[in-house]
Amino acid sequence: DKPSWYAPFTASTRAIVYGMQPRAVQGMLDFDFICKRAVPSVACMVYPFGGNHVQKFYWGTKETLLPVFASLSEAASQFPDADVVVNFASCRSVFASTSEMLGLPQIRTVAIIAEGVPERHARKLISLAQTAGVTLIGPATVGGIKPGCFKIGNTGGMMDNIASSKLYRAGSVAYVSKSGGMSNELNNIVARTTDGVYEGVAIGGDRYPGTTFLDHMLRYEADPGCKLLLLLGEVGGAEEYKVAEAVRSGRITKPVVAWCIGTCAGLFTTEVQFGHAGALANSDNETADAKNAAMRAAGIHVPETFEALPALLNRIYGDLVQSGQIVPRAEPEPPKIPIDYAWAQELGLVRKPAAFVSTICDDRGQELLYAGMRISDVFKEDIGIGGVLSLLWFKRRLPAYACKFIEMVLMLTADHGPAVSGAHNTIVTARAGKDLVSALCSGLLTIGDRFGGALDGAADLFSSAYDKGLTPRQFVDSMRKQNKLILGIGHKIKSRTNPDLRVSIITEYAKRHFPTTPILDYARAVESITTAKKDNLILNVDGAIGVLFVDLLRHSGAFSREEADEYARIGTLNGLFVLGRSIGFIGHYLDQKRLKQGLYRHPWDDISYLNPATTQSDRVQVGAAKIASA
Ligand code: Q5B
Repeated sequence: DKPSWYAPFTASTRAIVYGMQPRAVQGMLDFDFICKRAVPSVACMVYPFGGNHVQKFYWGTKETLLPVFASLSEAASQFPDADVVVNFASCRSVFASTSEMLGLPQIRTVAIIAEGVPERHARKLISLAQTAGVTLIGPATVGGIKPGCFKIGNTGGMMDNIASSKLYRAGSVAYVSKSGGMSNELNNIVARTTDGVYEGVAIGGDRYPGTTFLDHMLRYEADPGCKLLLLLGEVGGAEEYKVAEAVRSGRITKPVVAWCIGTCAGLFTTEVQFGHAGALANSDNETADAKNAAMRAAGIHVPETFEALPALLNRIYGDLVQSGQIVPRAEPEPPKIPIDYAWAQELGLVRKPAAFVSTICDDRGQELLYAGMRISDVFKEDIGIGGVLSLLWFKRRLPAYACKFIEMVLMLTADHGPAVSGAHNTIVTARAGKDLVSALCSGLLTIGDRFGGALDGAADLFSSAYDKGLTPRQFVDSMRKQNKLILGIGHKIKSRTNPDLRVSIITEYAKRHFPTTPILDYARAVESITTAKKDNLILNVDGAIGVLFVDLLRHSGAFSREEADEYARIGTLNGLFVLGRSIGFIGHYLDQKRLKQGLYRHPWDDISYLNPATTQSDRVQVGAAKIASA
C-alpha cells in the first residue's frame, strides 16, 4: 500500500488541507468512510489566521476532531506521514503557500484549486515542482479521485453522486480530463459502461497545468491496476498530440479511448473561447477536430461524437473482459451513506418533532414577520409600539383605541421616581459598578404583589368578585375575613386628597374610548368603601390598569371570553408594568453612570440595630446606652 511514482494515492494516503474548507474536508472524510478507510485521509488543516485549534467533523455518524495549525511547517512536522497537500489558497496567496509546500521534503503531491493564478506564477511553480519531484495537480482544478482510496477536496461532488458512480471501490478505467465538471460526467459514464473508475484526475483548465495529460497517462500505463485509459481533451493547446505520439511510439500500450471536446467551435464564424483559460484554439492544430483526427490516426479509439463515447468505451471494455485482461470482480454491497440532517430534511427524507414551537415571529424569510405582518408593513402602516405589542403578545391587530391605551400604559408606568423599590435597587446596583442588564434585572426583580406587580392579581380579584355577583361591600368584607389585602388598592403616598393623576388619565381615556368598563366601575365602588376606612386605600395605578385591561379583553371584540380569561391568568398584565418601568430603570442606571456615582452604603443611623444582648454586662451596657440616648 506504499505510494509510488505512478500511484501517488493509496488507501493510506494522508493529506494536509490548506485553507479553512470544512465542506471539502467533510466530503473527503465521508468518502473515506464509505471506502472503509482505516484512518481519515485528512490529517489536519492549515489556516494561518486564528491560531492552533481543533475543528469538529463527522466520521460516519459519529463526531471527530481535526487539528488546525496556523503554520504549514508545524502541520507537516506533527504529521510526517502526510505527503499530499490540497491547497485552497486564493490566487493571490497560492504562489507563496505552494512554494513553501514544495520546500517540504515529505510532500509528494500538491493540488492547487485556485482559479486565476497568474501564468508566470504557474510556470515558476511547475519548475519548482519538477526540481522537487512533486506531482502538481492544477491550478484551476477540482483535483482527482482514486476510488476506494483517496479523494481530493470536492472531487466527485455530493456523496449520492459518488455512490451512484460507484467511486467507493476501484474499477479498471483511469481517466484524465481538464475539467472538474466533465470528470464528474466521466465518473458517471465509466460507471455505467465498464467495471468503474480506477483513478481520475482533472488537470485544470489553465494554459499551464502543473502536470499534463501525458504525465498522468504515463502513470496509468505503468500502474498494473489500470487496464484501460480514457482521455477527455479539449480545444486549445497541443497536449493531446503528445499522448498520440506516446501511443504511436509504444510508450503507451494499454488501450486508450479519447475525445477532444469543442468540435462545435467550427460552427462559429469567429474564434471561440470556452470556459477554461486554455480552451482557445490559437491555430488550426489546436482545434478539437484536428486533435481528434490525430489521435485517431495514432491508434487511439476516438468516437465520431461525444455521445458515441459511452458505447465505444463499453465495447473496448468488453474486448478486455473477453481477452481476460480484465476479470470483473464481485460487486460489493453499496455502502450506506450518512447524509447530513439538513440535506436529508431538504430532500424530504426525515422528520423530527421540533424542540420548540413559536407562533409569534418568523425571521427565516427575506423579511422579518411579526405575527405574519411584514416589518416593512409595520412601518408603512405606522402601527406604533402599541400595534407591535398587540402583534407579538396577542398575535393580532387590536383596534386603534386599544393600541393607544397600551401606549399610554407604557408611558404612565415608565417611571415613578428614584424612591420606589425597583428604581432604588437599580440605582444601588449601578453604583456597585454593575452593568446595565444586571442593574435593570435587580430593579425588575422587585416587581411583585406589593410593588408594580399587582395588575394580574387585581384583575383576577375584581373580575372574579364581579362575576360571582358579590356587592363591593361583600367583596371587601370577604377579603378582610380572609385577612387578605386587595391587590390594586392602596398606595404609599397617593390618597384621596393627593390623587394619583396617572389613574385619572387612564380611567378618563377608557371612559371615553372603551365600549364599556364594568370592572373599572366595580373597582371604583370598592375604592369608595376602602377609602372611607383610610384615605390612601385608593384604586392605585396597578389596580386601574389591571381592571381596565380586563374590560378591554372582554369587550373590545378582539378576544373570545376564553382568551380574555387566559390572558388575565398567564401574567400578561404585569408584563405591561415590567415593560413600561424598564424604561425608567434604564434611565436611572444611565443617570447614575453619567453622574459617576460611587458605591452606595446605607448610613448606620438609618438602621435600627436591635441585636440580641448576649451577656448580663452587655444587657446592662445596652440599657445604659438607651438611657443615655433618651
Ligand atoms: N390596607 C401599596 O401600603 C401598599 C390594603 C389594605 C385592604 C389593601 C398596600 C398594598 C396591595 C398591593 C398593591 C401596588 C403596600 C401599589 C405600585 C406602583 C407605584 C409605587 C409607588 C409606582 C401600601 C395600612 C392599613 C392596614 C392595612 C390596610 C393596606 N392596603 N386593606 N386592601 N390593599 N396594596 N400594590 O400604605 O387596619 O391599619 O391594619 O399592599 O396594590 O406599587 O409609587 O410607590 O408607580 O412605582 O404601607 O405606584 O396598600 O399600608 O400596609 O401600612 O396598611 O391599610 O391592612 O389596615 P401602606 P399598610 P389596619 S402601586
